[in-house]
This record gives sequence, structure tokens and C-alpha cells, in this order.
Amino acid sequence: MHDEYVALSGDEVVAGALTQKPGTAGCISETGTAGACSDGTALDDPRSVAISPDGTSAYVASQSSDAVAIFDRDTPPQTTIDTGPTETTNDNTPTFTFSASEAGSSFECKLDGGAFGACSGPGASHTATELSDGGHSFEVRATDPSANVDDTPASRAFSVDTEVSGARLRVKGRSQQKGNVLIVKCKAGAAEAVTITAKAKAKLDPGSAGAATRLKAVKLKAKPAEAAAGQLAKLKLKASREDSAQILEALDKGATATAKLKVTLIDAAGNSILLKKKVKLV
Ligand SMILES: [Ca+2]
Ligand SMILES: [Ca+2]
Ligand SMILES: [Ca+2]
Repeated sequence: MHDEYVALSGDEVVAGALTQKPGTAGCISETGTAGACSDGTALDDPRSVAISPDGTSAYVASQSSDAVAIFDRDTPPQTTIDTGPTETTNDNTPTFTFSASEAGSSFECKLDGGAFGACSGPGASHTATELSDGGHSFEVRATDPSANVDDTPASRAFSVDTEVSGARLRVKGRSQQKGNVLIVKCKAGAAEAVTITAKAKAKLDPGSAGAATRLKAVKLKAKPAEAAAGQLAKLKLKASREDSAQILEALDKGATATAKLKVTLIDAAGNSILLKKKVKLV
């Protein structure tokens, strides 16, 4: 048996190089030295071939001696992506780590089509160079030490989102005060769904009538709100009753006051944007 390959049945589906097992396992004989065939791993007068049920081993029996040569098929490795973004990430240089089912495998990577190329590393990892916002795909395939390539590469679709798109804040330039609580209303939203938080500081305008009664800034806050994509959510910023009283009294005496709004919009990917606006309190 000097041929490198033996014939296998046509309907076998296992791929990979077929190699004879090394050493005594490669050719086993009852009479050969230490169980191996007398002629190294070669077999005199091969007679019949048997294939293991899983298609990964072939056994060749000798006609002239009590010996069997064993060939094992080296199957391709399987590749697994272990870490990296799965859906949306606000990291535009995401890192993926991966592994293979066979030790000693090497890897090739591919981002957004094209050909497979070297992974960036270090080790079994790949870090993308700066990606645009939007959908992307990552693929990786392992090659085992016998050069068998995983022909079903591991892949992952994900999208990069690095900004809050179309953020808007609407607030009237003047806020008419009624009742005994200082209130400033605004509307905010974005082209995408966002969570909104809002706060403000109100202060009597220096030099306005009655301003001397209180110059310390008063804090206003609103309950967080959710706005669907393309929608504006209403937010009502309120001061405490005690703080309100002092500013409202000054307004009654003819003072003017200004509230500085800070509205933060956070998208699903965790990106945030701060919008600021000034409102005259009257
Ligand atoms: Ca293999
Ligand atoms: Ca695979
Ligand atoms: Ca976004």
C-alpha cells in the first residue's frame, strides 16, 4: 500500500485530507515489530478497504500478512465568534474575538464583503478600522494545521450608531407663569427613539426691578420622557414650591428672570446629545 489515497464511496460527505496515522497506529500487524507492520507503515498486498460509519477513517487490510493500515481523514475546523457586537454598537472600531474547534488553527477575517485577509490581532481577535454609521457584517474562518479551511465561516451582522440623529428642542422664548409653582415647558425628540432628561436653572435678571430680593439660582427638573422616532415628547420642568415663591414674588414686583434649559437626548445605542436654550420667565 504505497498510494497516498484510497478510494472512498461517492456519497461520503466528509471533507479533508486523508492521511495515514503516524507510527505504530498507522499500520498494525500481529507479527510486525512492536505491533507495527514489518515494512514501516507500508502494507504489502492491500486487499480490502473499510470505511468507518462517520466517514473519517479508512482501514486497509493486507492479503499477505495479518496487518491493517489506518488512514484518518483530517476534517476542517469549525469557527466560533466568541465576543463582539451582536446588534447595535456605538463603538465604530468594534473588536471581535473568536476560536476554532481545533488547536493550532489560524484565522482569516473579512468585514463587509470582499476577500478574506489577515485578522488584525492580537491573537484570535480582529478590531475594525473606523466604520461608518449603519449596517455591517463580520466573517471569520479558521484553517487547521493541515491547511483545511472552514468552508462555513462564522459571521455576525451588526450596526454602528455613533450619534443621536435629528435631535430637536422646542421651547417658547417666553414662559408665562401662572399659579404658585415655577414651570417651564418644552418639547424634545429626534429622528430616532430617545430617552429625554431635562433640567434648568432660573435666575432673576441682574438689574431688573426687584432683582435684589433673590439672586441665587433656582433649580427646575422634569420627569424623564420617552419620544418615539420622529416624535416630540412634552416635558414640564418644575421648581420646588419654596423656590418658586421667591422668584414669583419678584416677578410680581416687576423683576424679570431667565431659565437656562439643559435637555439631554439618549438613543438606543447609548449616544447622547445635550441641547441648551434660554427662556424668559414672565
Ligand atoms: Ca482538522
Ligand atoms: Ca464553520
Ligand atoms: Ca443614533
